[in-house]
Amino acid sequence: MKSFTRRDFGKTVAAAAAFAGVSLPEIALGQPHAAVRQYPEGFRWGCATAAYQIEGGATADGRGPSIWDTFSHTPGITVNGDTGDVADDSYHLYKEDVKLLRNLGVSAYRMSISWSRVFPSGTGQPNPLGLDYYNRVVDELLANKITPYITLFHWDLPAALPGGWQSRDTSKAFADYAAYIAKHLSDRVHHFMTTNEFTCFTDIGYRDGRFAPGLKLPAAQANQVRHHGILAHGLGVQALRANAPSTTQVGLAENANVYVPIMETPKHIEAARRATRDGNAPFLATLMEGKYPDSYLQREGANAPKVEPGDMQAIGSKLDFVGLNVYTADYVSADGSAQGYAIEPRQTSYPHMASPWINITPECVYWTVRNVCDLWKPPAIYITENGCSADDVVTSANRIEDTDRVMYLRNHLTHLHRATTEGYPVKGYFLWSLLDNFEWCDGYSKRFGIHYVDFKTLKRTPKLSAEWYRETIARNAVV
Ligand code: GBH
Repeated sequence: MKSFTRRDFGKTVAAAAAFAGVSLPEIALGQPHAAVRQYPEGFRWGCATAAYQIEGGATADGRGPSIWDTFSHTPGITVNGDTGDVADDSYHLYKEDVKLLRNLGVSAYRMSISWSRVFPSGTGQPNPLGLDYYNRVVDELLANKITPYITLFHWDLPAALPGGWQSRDTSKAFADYAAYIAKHLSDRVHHFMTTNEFTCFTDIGYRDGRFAPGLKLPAAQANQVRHHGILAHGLGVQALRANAPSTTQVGLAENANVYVPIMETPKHIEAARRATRDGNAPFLATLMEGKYPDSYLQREGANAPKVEPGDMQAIGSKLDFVGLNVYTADYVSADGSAQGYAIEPRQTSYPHMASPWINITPECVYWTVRNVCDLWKPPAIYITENGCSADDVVTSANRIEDTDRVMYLRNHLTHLHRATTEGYPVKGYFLWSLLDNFEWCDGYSKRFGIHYVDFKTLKRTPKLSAEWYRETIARNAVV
């Protein structure tokens, strides 16, 4: 007997609807049921990038070096010795990149400013030519009806700042830089993020030695570096507020560790919530609570950071939104221990993307929103980064059929959709990334873009995932 197909089912539904006198325009035969995962009206769709990863123009128009210029030029650090000297040359090709954004139909673009382009020595004399570049980019975005979201610091610390993040003065220099940007851009830019991913520019750079500046400091000093990082954020928020219109939205972009309950039952949900607070204690928990959690201070003991009067007030500054960069997660279950949870070990057979650290955990976008909102109730949330690397190849027909990236994105947006239906204040989503780019220590060996970049010719080609994203944006629904 012929089996009952999906098409037959559609006919049956249509027939029943016709009988009842109801029209079902959204469930037309053979059409995707896009309405099933419809996002709220006004939801912001965007792409994200970062200055050092796309701009190139490393010495153009008076830009000073950052610690990532120095680090990537150190032999043996990056794959193939790659550097961001040229990257995607977005410094010169930014108009082309804005066109790519326009073709996608995004309403927002998250980009960062190279601090040492604007202040070549990190502090002191600004370089007007550096600021001019960002004026041009912002104006080009606005002319194309794309709202700029600007990150002030995405790891490219001016190399000239003595001691880098080991010095408290760097936090103050950051506040001066933030004030300058607010004065010059806040007439046109209404959304700012202070810093990107504390753990990457503090722990990984100063404690683990894997990112710039490549130091392996002992715990007490590493904790002080963390403190200067969150202090810079806090002073940066104050500087933005003091120098921008009161309607300016201020937040940050943080890669909070994400914990997914192993089963959706009350005890495991509670376990994931506890893990979220502990697992983000020195950064997001401290910002949101305006103090270091006691458990963190106890754990660090004599190595705990030295805090000066006024620091915690700045660090705890109220934010208009929390931006979450999310790629992966760990599973958590309740146990009988004092802390009340166990983080499950990662199975060697767990599926992952081209970057081995991206375990495919689509629930991460839902649970990061839920855990953060349940714990700290921020007024608004953005997913400021989500995306993946894939082993993209250009076919003879000049196509890049990145079905695995589409799978990754579709699953993540399906889970994020759930958060919007449950009333969590998710306002927008920024896909990482618009373009293949300089992936830090992985150089150009890992591609995260929805546009393929030929790094010899710098030609950009939309991948299948770009077509998929354009369709999703047009329908405001997961396709
Ligand atoms: C984000 O970091 C960054 O904001 C962005 O610049 C970057 O391009 C994007 O993700 C994709 O990586 O190789 O095992 O040492 C995400 C958090 C933290 C993930 C550092 C990679 C290194 C893992 N990243 N981590 S490992």
